[in-house]
Amino acid sequence: MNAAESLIATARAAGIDACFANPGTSEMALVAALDAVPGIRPVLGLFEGVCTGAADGFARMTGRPAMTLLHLGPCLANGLANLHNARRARTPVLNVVGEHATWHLGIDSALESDIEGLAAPVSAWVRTSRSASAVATDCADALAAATAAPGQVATLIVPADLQIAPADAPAAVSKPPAPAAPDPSRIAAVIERLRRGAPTALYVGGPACASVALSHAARITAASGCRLFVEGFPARMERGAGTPSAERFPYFPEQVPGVLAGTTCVVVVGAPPPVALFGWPGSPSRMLPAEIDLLCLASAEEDVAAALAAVADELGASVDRQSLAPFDPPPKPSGGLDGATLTAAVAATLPEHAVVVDEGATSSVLLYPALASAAPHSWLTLTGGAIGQGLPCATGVAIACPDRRVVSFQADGSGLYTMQALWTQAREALDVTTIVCANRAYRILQIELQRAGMPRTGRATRGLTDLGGPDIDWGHLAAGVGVPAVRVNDADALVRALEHAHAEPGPHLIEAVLA
Ligand SMILES: Cc1ncc(C[n+]2csc(CCOP(=O)(O)OP(=O)(O)O)c2C)c(N)n1
Repeated sequence: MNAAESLIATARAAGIDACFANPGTSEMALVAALDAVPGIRPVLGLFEGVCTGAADGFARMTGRPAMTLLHLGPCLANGLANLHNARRARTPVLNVVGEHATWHLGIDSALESDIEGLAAPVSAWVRTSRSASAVATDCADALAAATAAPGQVATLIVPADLQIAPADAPAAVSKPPAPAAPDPSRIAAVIERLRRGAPTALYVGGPACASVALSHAARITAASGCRLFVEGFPARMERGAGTPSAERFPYFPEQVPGVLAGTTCVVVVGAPPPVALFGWPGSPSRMLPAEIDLLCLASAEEDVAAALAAVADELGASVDRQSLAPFDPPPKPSGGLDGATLTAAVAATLPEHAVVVDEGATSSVLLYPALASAAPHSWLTLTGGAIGQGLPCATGVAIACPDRRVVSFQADGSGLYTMQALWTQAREALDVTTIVCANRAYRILQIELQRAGMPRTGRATRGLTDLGGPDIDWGHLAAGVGVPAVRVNDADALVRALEHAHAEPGPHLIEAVLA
């Protein structure tokens, strides 16, 4: 076999079964190797951000990495924003990037660039293969790095001449070490605090949002009466009927003192203490007020479920079925379309065990409460703030979960960064219902202007935050890449369109006009 085949065989033997790719000349041997070594589904993304966002979504649902295949430095750079989001989600990704033939480097050809330098900020592990015989072990090392708990991006760069050179055999991938055991002294401190009865809140994030960990957190709240918060933007959380209820931590720092009024201690699990997305003048970056005591039960690298279970067991806590969300979705809405009727329609029609990919931006504010008692579902959010993640992520999720309907709740501005993900959904016949929240503005930026007391009347402030003139026609965009689409202007039509889309196989898009 050649080294490209040894890489693909190594990845396949380690369980990789999907490759989100946008290759170029320097990756042709790797493309051919995907045919020579069967078992990995090749999925073309028409922009690198589609590939990297899809790899993120795939791994969030399967718990195991997908592979990407990207072309040289500038093309990797197109995929960086969604690798950034994957890094913040602690998602395992095997990010494979081709490089020029070694003998072609150093002559400043058009696409030559510092690939390692571009990959480093989003990757926990970066290596360029130095010999054909090392490619398989490099791939095995990359996979070991990617799957180190809780998960990270590993970038392997493979020069084109090495790909076609003879190699020995695939390499075995070592089993990733189990997450570190939680620290008993931190467990004891949390138990002591909860027993004292001081008003306490549990704040879960990262792997602590997974269903087993969350059910232990719910046991703790049932036994101790403490509050339960989830971080603002979890990578994945199970929600809806039968799941523990958690309050979502606020977005703006000024909301925090009111929300935490009366609470004297916050216990963080699986995530660092919350920080604000931006440094707003006069607002703190660290969201927890200084007078609140802070305890860390376990970090994302530790076994958060074991830590939560240890606390719950010690408190003698059992699952309180009463505290789990009932199945009580909002009634199907009627009349005009606004944030409330939009989100009620999504919740009222949500198919059982759907996966909701939430990049609705300002339209999502009411989605979290609307879905609380909807049908059971997984909820995925934008972890890293780099928009253009929703449609690619939904694509990867649908490949990972062919038996589940994917509901892609998508702000229009964010959706336009990577709308070509819809073409991949059509080509792969993926069961995705996309709801475009068409407010025809970068609404959040308009809100930020208002919060900053800046006028919104100038040519720049209007022109750079408004998406009208021309209005974007999502029906035509979607139809042009093979996805049937409808536009709806009221809640009744939205409900009908959602019911139709969820019932029909393949991707569908609904443009919900809010403006
Ligand atoms: C990749 C990237 N580019 C730009 C931004 C800055 N940004 C944040 S929100 C936003 C506009 C969001 O508009 P839209 O998706 O339509 O949602 P809305 O605010 O209207 O609800 C922009 C441009 C960003 N966060 N990420």
